[in-house]
Amino acid sequence: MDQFISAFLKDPSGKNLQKLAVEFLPHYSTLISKAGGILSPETLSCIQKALQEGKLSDMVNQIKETLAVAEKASLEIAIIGESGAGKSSFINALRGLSHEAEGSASVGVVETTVHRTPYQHPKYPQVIFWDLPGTGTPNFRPDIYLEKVGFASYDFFIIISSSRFSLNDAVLAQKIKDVGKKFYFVRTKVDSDLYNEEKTKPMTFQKKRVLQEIRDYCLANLSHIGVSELRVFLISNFDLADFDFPKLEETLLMELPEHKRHRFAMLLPNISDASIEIKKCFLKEKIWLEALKSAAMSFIPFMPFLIGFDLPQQEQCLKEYRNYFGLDDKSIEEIAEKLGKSMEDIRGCLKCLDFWSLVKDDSIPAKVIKGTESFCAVKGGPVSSIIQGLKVYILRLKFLDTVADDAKHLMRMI
Ligand SMILES: Nc1nc2c(ncn2[C@@H]2O[C@H](COP(=O)(O)OP(=O)(O)OP(=O)(O)O)[C@@H](O)[C@H]2O)c(=O)[nH]1
Ligand SMILES: [Mg+2]
Repeated sequence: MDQFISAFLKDPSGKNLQKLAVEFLPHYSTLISKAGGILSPETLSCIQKALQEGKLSDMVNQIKETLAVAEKASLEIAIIGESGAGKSSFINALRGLSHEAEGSASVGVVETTVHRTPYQHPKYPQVIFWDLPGTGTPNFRPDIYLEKVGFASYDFFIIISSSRFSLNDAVLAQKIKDVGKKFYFVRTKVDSDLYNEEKTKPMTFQKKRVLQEIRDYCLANLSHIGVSELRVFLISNFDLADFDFPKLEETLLMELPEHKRHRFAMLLPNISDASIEIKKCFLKEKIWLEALKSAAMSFIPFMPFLIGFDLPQQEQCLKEYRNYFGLDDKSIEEIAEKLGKSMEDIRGCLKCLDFWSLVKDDSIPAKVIKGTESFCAVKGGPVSSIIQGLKVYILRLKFLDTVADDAKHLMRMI
């Protein structure tokens, strides 16, 4: 049981709430330290103030609002670069689609992106990747480009190059900054640079040194043109787990506004244990906020307490987690096909498919009893609603652990 919530349940009265107001920020910071959280600094101070003043309904409203806004958040990501740089490949990789999958962005050796084209994420319709026409054509005009592509609607820009960044890329980056948006430079195809270097200089080849040279070259090229805030991420669209893609993920997460982070974290492909852990952190934070909200609600007189232990709701929650981690039925079918195994073989390896055995887990009642012991003795308060809330909290953490473990297991098989 989370320490903060159990201290809250033990004594939700004046003096203890003041103490909790002081402990709230350090506790929350530890909870979100790996990935950054969804509460904005303003919301954090409102919650602290509400605890300080014992206004539990204010705290409940703040949490409710944050969760609702995060749930609805949209994300529009603009991908720009010269023809052939790998924009469409990058979009497909982020959408978890192979180049030949239905609805994937067309990839080719001849020029393909002519108009700005939206690509919706297959699982999250609120997420759109915009494949924008390249900067390398003779009639590219940096002065009107951003207006033309409707810059205001994008959350951030990714400028892609597979060789060196051009003057146009740099001018555009500066303009993006001037209009108050963020940009990131991504250098693709480093896999083929490494391959070529190793082929041509087998005696002296050093992977690390080649990557450093590419990075230095891009940076020198950009700083020469006068772009401030320089960061270049080296990637291969064929292998996102390698090179700088994990660093790019981390940077984007930290730099996105809080309410959009959850959405971005959920769309990340399962490329490594670390990316699965990031998703897990965000979902854990949501479970914690829900639990804190329902704990507070159960102590507010006349507050309708709606969170009961509703089985269909729990089943739906497990389904959502499976979806987030790519363990929904459709994904399992695709994985089976990829591995040349039967659906049943793959399903047999997954513990998260058995809702009933997770719900009936023997350890849950014991944990609930342990969680209730401390406060019952003191308060004798609204026990049944707290028990329901605790059950939901413990079960959801169990769902999350199980789904994440299964996702790691499958990732290794793939
Ligand atoms: N080796 C390697 N090849 C890549 C990578 N990314 C893309 N490619 C290849 O580069 C070629 C062009 O990729 P696209 O994704 O179509 O490039 P684009 O930027 O969308 O091109 P346009 O639509 O013409 O502007 C394709 O043959 C891809 O398979 C990469 O990271 N590594
Ligand atoms: Mg393209």
